[in-house]
Order: sequence, then structure tokens, then C-alpha cells
Amino acid sequence: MRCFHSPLHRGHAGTHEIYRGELVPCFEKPERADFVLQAFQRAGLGEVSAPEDHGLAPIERIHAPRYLAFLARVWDAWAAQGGTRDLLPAVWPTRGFRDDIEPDNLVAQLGLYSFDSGSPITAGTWTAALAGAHCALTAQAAVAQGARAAFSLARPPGHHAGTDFYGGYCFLNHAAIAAQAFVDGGAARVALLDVDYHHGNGTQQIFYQRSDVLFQSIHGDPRTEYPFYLGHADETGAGTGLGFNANYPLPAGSDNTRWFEALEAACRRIVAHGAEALVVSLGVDTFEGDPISRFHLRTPEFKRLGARLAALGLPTVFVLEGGYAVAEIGDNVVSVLAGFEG
Ligand code: SP5
Ligand code: ZN
Repeated sequence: MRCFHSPLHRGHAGTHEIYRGELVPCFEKPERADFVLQAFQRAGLGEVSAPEDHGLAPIERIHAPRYLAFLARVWDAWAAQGGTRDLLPAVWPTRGFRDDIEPDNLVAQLGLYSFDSGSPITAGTWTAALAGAHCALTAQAAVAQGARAAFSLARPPGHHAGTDFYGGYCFLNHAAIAAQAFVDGGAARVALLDVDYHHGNGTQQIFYQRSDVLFQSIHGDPRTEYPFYLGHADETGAGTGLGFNANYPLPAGSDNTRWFEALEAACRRIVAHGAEALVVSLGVDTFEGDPISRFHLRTPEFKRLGARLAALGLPTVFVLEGGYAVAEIGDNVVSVLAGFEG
């Protein structure tokens, strides 16, 4: 399977996030991609290529213009007023506040477009996220042109980012951008499956009212797990999209039997949807040793996941999401991809 990767991810390098009232080192760091790349190459899974530049148009199909403009300019605006440290929001509009007027104040803008304080913006964040979108788009193009599968190896991740907001270490929703590219290429029905430990709230928000892209997410129960405010089983879509969103929240600590029951249910839905293509939000923070998550998948389970997805027989784009056990992230991702290749 071909892999698309850009070293520009390295420019996104936050130092700290706020956790329990403390600044702690970022979990989402450049080494993550290095380990995945090394493992992919060591396993000899396929060629690694630079992404092609697909321009902004396919990204604007998912994200709002004012949000993209904000991401593109925010670091330079910060630097122009003498800022050097990572940008973190400190204030947010909640119920009853205006969100139609973009404030002039930079930190207020951060709050308007974000939902947590754990996702620092640094000098290279926009460039890294943009390169990630092009990795996903190039992987999608390879699959649209006949490849059985392709892998977008990029960071920061994407599935928490919505049409006009960032959070959960995510800025551009690469998986959603790839799914939209399948639709724009003529696919009537696409399936997007999110196996990251955390609910893909951004992807759900993007496709919630649509029936062409079936979104499903298997994740830690939001009553106790990040992102807390979305991802319950009764969220099934709205309007035309009613019946095309499926969440499988599992209690933190759930065993692998339970996890694979959810995967089986999700796979049945993908078949019932009549999907012509599959996009996988591939987070491996479901790993037993992940520092911020509480599921128990290990190498055999990651292989089994890959094999089960292959059995769907669909053109498939894998997009890297979370996974914070840095030393093991490469082997875990490669186990899924190798399981898929059979
Ligand atoms: C893409 C992705 O996986 N994003 C996850 C964002 C999670 N951010 C919140 C981290 C909270 C850390 N909780 C640690 C609990 C165990 N000590
Ligand atoms: Zn995650």
C-alpha cells in the first residue's frame, strides 16, 4: 500500500497543553509521525511519497472560509504583536454569546474557533495541517484511480476538527476532506469509520445532516471520556442525514470482545449503506498502553481490525489520527495496515 507523508508536520510542535490546571508536555508530538514512518518502511509495506498540492478548493468543501483564513493568518498576526509562545485560547463563547462577529482580539478569535485549551497553535501549525490535508487528498486520488488502499501518514490529526472549529489536537479534518473528495469524484455513498479512542465529533458535525457519507465512531463513552459533549448512541443524524450517523460509545476499560462486537455492527452498517469507498480515521490510542486512553487493543487485535476492514472489499483510505504511546505507535499502525494487506 502506498503511503503519503510530508516532513512539514514537524513545524507543528506545541510545547504544552493544559491538563488539570497544569501545563503538561504535549502528547501530540512530531516523534509520533517519525515512529510510524520508520515502522512502515521497516515492514516494507510500500512506497512512501510526498503529497501533491491539491489547492484549497477541496478543503473549502469542508471548512468555512473565515475559519481557514483565521488558521492561515493567526501565527503571523501573533508574531506581529510580539508573540513567541504557543497560542492557547483562554476564553470561549458559550450559549447566548454571538458567534457571527469575529472579534479583533486574537485570543478571543482563538476561543471563537476552538473548543479546548489542549491544542496549541505554533509557527508551523497551518503548514503542517495543510500538508496533512494534501496527504489525505493524494491518498484519496490514488485510491480513486484504482489502488486498493492508501495511507495518509500526517499530523496533527483531524477528526475533532469541524467545519469552523479546532480542538483535540486537530485543525483540518483530513478524513472528512478525503470522504468529500470521493463524493465530488462521483461516489454516491461513502462510509467513514472512526476507530480512534475518542469520538470523532468534528467528522460527525460535518456530515450530520447528510445521507451520502455514513459516519460511524467506536469510542470511549463521552460521559467520562474526551471530548465529553458528543458521541452518544442516540445521535443518529438529522434531516436528510437521519439514520446515517452511528455511535458506539463503550465504557472506559471495555474489553476487546466488546470492542470487536461494535466493529462488527459498524461493518454490517457499511455493507447495508452500499458504500463505494471507505475512509478510516485510524487512531491507535485504543492501545492497551496508551497514556491517555483506556481500551486494551494490542498487536493481534490491530491485525484483526485490518483484516476485518479488508474483508469489506472496498477501496480504502487510511488517515492517521491519535495514538500517544509513542514507542509503540508505529507497530500498532503497521499491524492494522499489514492485517489489511493480508
Ligand atoms: C486525535 C486525538 O486523539 N485527540 C485526543 C485529544 C485528547 N485531549 C485531551 C487529553 C486529556 C488527557 N487526559 C489524560 C487522562 C489520563 N491521565
Ligand atoms: Zn484519540
